[in-house]
Amino acid sequence: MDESGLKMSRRIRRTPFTEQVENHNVSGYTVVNHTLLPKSFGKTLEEDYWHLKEHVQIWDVGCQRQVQIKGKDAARFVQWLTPRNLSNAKSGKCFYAPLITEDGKIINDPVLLKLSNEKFWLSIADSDVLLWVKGLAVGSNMKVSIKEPDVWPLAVQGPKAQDLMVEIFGGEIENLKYFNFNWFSFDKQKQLIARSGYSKQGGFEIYLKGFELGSKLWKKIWEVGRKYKIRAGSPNIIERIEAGLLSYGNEMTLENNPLECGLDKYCCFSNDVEYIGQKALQKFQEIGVNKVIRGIRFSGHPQKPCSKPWRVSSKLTGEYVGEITSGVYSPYFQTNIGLAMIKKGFWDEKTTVSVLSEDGMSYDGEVCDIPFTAT
Ligand code: THG
Repeated sequence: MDESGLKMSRRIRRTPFTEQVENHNVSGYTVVNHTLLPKSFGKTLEEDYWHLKEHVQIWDVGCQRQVQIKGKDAARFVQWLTPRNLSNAKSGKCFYAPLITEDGKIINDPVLLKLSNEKFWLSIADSDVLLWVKGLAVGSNMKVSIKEPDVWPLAVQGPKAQDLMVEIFGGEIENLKYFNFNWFSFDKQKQLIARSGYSKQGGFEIYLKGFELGSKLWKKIWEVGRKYKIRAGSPNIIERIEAGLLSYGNEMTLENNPLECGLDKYCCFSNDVEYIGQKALQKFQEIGVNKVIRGIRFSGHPQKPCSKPWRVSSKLTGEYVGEITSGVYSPYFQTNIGLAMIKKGFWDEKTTVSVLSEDGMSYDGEVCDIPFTAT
C-alpha cells in the first residue's frame, strides 16, 4: 500500500480522501499534524507544476486540521490568540492570522475562518495548536469550548478550478471573492467552500464536514474534472516557493518572530487590540530584526527540493549569512530558487552570495524579493 517507506499506524491519521488517494496510486507521503499529506502520484514535480498552472488538480489537504473555538466569548478569545486585528472581521471571511507565544514567537500561521461571532475555525499548519488553545481556554475563564471538528479540507486548485466547481456547486460560486467562503449543497448537505488554497493558481478549498462523505466528494470532482484534465496532486514545492508561500516548520519555527518572517503585515502593533505576546511583539518592533526571510536565486545544476537547510555565505568574505530552508529548481525562471532566512547586512536585493547545496557543490547566487519575479 505505501511505497513512501512510512510504516502506517493509527498515530498517522488517514483523511476521508486517503482511500481515493491510494486508488490514484500515491507514490509518497509526508506527515502534517499527525495526518497523511500525499506528496506525489508518479509524475515528476515539474510535470505536476506545469499541469497545475494550466489545468486543475485535486489535493487531499485534510492534514490542514481545524481547531474550532465556539461559545459566547469566542470572538474575544480568538482575538487574544492572534496579533491580527480582528475588530472589523466579518463572518464569511478567511484571515491569514499568525498565532504567537507570550514571548512573541510563532506557534502557527493558520487561516482563520469566522463562521459567526460565536464560532471560529483555525485551519492550522504543522504544530499542535489544539493543545495550546485548549490549555489557554482552561486557564482563561472565558466561555469557549475547543475541539477538532469532523471537517477536512479538500483543495481544487488551478485555472480550470472555477469551471469545474460551477458544474458541481452551481454558478453562485463564481461570486465568491478571494479569501471569502459560503455554504454550498453537496449530497443534500451544506458544505463550506472558500476561494483559497496553498497555491497562487486560483482555486477553492472545500471544508468537508463528515468523514464518511470523502470518497463521494472526491469521485464527483474527479468525474466532472475529466474533461478539464484533472489530476490528483498536492501542494507543489516549485509553485509554493515561486509564490513565496511560507511553510511552518520549514521557513519558520517557534524560534522566529513574525517580523523576521514578513508577517508584520498581519500584526497589529498598537494597543487597539489585546493579545498574547503583545508586549514582546512591540519590543521586537522597537528593537528591529537581525534576520528576515528573503528570496535567493542561484546558478548551477537544477536542484531537487532541499531536504535539509542549505548554507548561504557571503560571496565576498565567505562568512555565514543564513540558510535556504526551501529550495528547488524553477523551470519557469530557469534558475534555482530558495526561501532563506538572511542576516542583516546581507538582505538587500542583489547581494551576492554563495549557496552550499546538499549535492556538495557551491553555487553563486543573489538575494531577491519574494514572490519571485522575472528579472
Ligand atoms: N489553506 C487552509 N489551511 C492552511 C493552509 C491553506 N493551513 C496550513 C497552511 N496553509 C497555513 N499557511 C498559509 C500560508 C499562506 C496562505 C495561507 C495559509 C496564503 N497566503 C496568501 C499570501 O500570502 O499571498 C494570502 C494571505 C492574505 O492576504 O491574507 O494564502 O493554504 N485552509
